[in-house]
Amino acid sequence: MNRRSIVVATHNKGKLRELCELFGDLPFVISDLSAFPSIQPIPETGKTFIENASIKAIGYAKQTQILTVADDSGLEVDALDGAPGVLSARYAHEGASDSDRTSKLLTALSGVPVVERTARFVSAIVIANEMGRVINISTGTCRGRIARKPIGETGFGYDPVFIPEGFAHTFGEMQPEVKNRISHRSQAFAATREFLRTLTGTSEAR
Ligand code: ITT
Repeated sequence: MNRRSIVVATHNKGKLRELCELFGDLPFVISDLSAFPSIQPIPETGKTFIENASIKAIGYAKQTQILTVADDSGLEVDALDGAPGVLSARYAHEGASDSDRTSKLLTALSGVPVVERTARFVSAIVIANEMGRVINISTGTCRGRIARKPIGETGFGYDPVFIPEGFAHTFGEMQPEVKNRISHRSQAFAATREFLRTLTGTSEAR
């Protein structure tokens, strides 16, 4: 079978690794943005995860002229009225690290009791075709709560402070395959996978 090309359009290495893992045995030749040295970054000017994922998928598909998948994601914390939300990557100062952002979050939640530390990760995954037209949109959510301190070194971003519902450990303490079973990104990708199987005429092995 001919394997179709797809660009996984993200500059976030943790997200790239997870998306590549989620592709599993789908019949695609995957490239990331490092294969396109002259690619221009696409500003995320949208107000929602779906808008931003669409802007990225369209913008990178138009530049590469290859089928493109983009994810926009973030953490919505109830005690902060949904912040940092779509601004999760820009929550701390310019040039901040993942640990700067988690520190800022923990400071914002200092004194907030366990029962009020509820939060959810949200992911929107959008596919744009070779002409830069959106052909699929999927979303996924993972509920949980914010820990009192960062624990664990696997994953990326806010993983060391996020304890998913039904678990006693943070995403940062979990093996990637456990996170990939329950995460917001894997929930969104389940629908994306079905779409890509239809697109390529392949069906799930039983
Ligand atoms: P691209 O736009 O290039 O994909 P980005 O890091 O800017 O990379 P987003 O705009 O979607 O991506 O921002 C997502 C933010 O939410 C970023 O700060 C991540 O660390 C965080 N985030 C998203 N999914 C996460 C996950 O599974 N675990 C931990 N943090 C996550």
